[in-house]
Amino acid sequence: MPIHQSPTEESTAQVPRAKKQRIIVRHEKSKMTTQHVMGLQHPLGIKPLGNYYMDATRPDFTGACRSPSLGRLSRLTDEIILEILNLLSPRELLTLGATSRVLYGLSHLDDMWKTFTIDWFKGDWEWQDDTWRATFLKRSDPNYDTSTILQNRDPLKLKYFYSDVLFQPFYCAAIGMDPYVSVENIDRRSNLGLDDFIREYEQPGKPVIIVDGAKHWPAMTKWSTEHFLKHWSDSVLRAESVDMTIENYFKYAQGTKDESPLYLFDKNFGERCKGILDDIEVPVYFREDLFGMMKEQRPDYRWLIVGPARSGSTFHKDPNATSAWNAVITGSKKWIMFPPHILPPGVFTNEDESEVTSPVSLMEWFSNFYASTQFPDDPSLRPLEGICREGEIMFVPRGWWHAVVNLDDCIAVTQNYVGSQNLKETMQFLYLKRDQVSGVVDERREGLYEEFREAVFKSNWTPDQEQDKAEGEAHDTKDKETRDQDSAELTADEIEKRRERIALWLKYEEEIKQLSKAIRRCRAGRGEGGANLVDGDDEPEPLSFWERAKLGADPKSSEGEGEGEGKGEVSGGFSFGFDFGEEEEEEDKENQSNDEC
Ligand SMILES: O=C(O)CCC(=O)C(=O)O
Ligand SMILES: [Fe+2]
Repeated sequence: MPIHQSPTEESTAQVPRAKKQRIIVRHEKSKMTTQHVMGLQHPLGIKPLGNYYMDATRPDFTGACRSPSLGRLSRLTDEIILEILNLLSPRELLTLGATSRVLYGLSHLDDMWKTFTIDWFKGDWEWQDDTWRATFLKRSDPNYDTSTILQNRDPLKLKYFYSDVLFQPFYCAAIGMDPYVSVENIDRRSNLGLDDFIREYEQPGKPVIIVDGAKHWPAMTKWSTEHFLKHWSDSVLRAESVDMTIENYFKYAQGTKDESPLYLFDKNFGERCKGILDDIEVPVYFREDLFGMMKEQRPDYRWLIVGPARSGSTFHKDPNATSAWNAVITGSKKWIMFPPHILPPGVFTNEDESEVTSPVSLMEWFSNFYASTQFPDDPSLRPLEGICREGEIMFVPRGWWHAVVNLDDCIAVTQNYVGSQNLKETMQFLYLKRDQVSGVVDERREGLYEEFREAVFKSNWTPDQEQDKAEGEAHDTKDKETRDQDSAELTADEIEKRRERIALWLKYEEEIKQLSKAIRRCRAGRGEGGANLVDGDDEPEPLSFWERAKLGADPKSSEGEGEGEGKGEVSGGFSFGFDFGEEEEEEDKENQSNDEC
């Protein structure tokens, strides 16, 4: 999950920051045609361009008002004029808006006032009168006469002004999600056993809605707007790029008509809302979380998500190749998901997916691209879709593209994890895509692979899934942590699991290094010089001090270092060995990697 930089702007460190581009589709397939918008009245009377042709046939039509109102400026497109308006200060924008009817319309684009509000006041404002413009004006001048704001409720109506760029945000906010919710082709399961979950969903990487996943959580009977306001109204949480109080956020969420409402997506809610973590638990399916071995050093992993209808997460893959679960406490969420190798229409990435460009809003994506996903030439290319309702949990396998829209006011919790099923992919991501690692401060990105490795090699933590399953017990982190600190108490079973885990890690590491070499060769062949890859891949990476100690070598000497060292003695007193250094195998892998390349 978590929408992880953020689904919307910089809301979380969860997803790589997506660039947004307003896409005005002006062809016959555009939904923004006359018929579709006939019933919708823009508050300023602005109409979509298509309406010009219909109006022009009316006997009383006096001509579009754009030219007379703008004079020679009318030669510029609305987009260009808006670019220019974006350079103005709020005062200049107000003044300019008073000079012509069309400039009045353009200067009312609420998104510009949203930007002013957030740039000037961060999260320190109170929502006013349904618009960012009113919010900004009131916040800038506390003595601002509310009657002036109220006058804005009955604004100037613009007759015969056609502008797709101004109409589209209003249209996208007004149409709602009804046309897009009928398809539900994601499996919905209840009483799902852990083994069945792993076999049917986690191993093959297939989404599933676990219908009874969170039904028994205390949060289900407690959490509501009122509950949050009663217990945590002054707690400051993150909504995209700003920190604001829960009270102010709810006030905004209840009044907004934004096309993409500000989305509360907070990773510190456990500390900021006292007692809140007692209301939720990690479902039994997701308790094996190897990032847990890094304890408080683990990358960001848990978020509280709150938002009104239309808010949500634009297309992204979850961070660091982790998988995720997302539990809905109140409201409901529409999910649309594409497997890792299928890029959703309207979404563009560069080769290594470090840059993602998508439509400005979810509503815009649905209105312009959803239809094209329903009848592809090959039906297997259709996305998976579903609605996750109260008490249900969505499983998001690593690497899947997904977008989520809240269908109504929604409170949810999401968590990302690394189980043994996605360990290799996460290792590969941390090793090969160091510049894209997220959820840690910038200085730690480069070395997160090594940090994780160190933690895995050191930790005695075991997931204990068997026991959890048999006893249906709540996750007892404390118990595990106690055992973690005292290796003398390790059971034979735990020692064995740890041995297996380290062997698995080394096996994967070897494969990843081979892959890395192959990629370098490919890039070198293409004259790209292998930029962005780890330096010195051709040389075995030196083992850390601790690893050498574990392997029985003199930790201070560098002799005998290197991948492929076979056997060793663990300081805890038990020995283990690895055998993956066969020459032939090495060659096979290398050839295989070359073939893949
Ligand atoms: O609830 C949402 O907005 C989706 C968050 C998300 O992307 C996730 O849980 O992976
Ligand atoms: Fe996500």
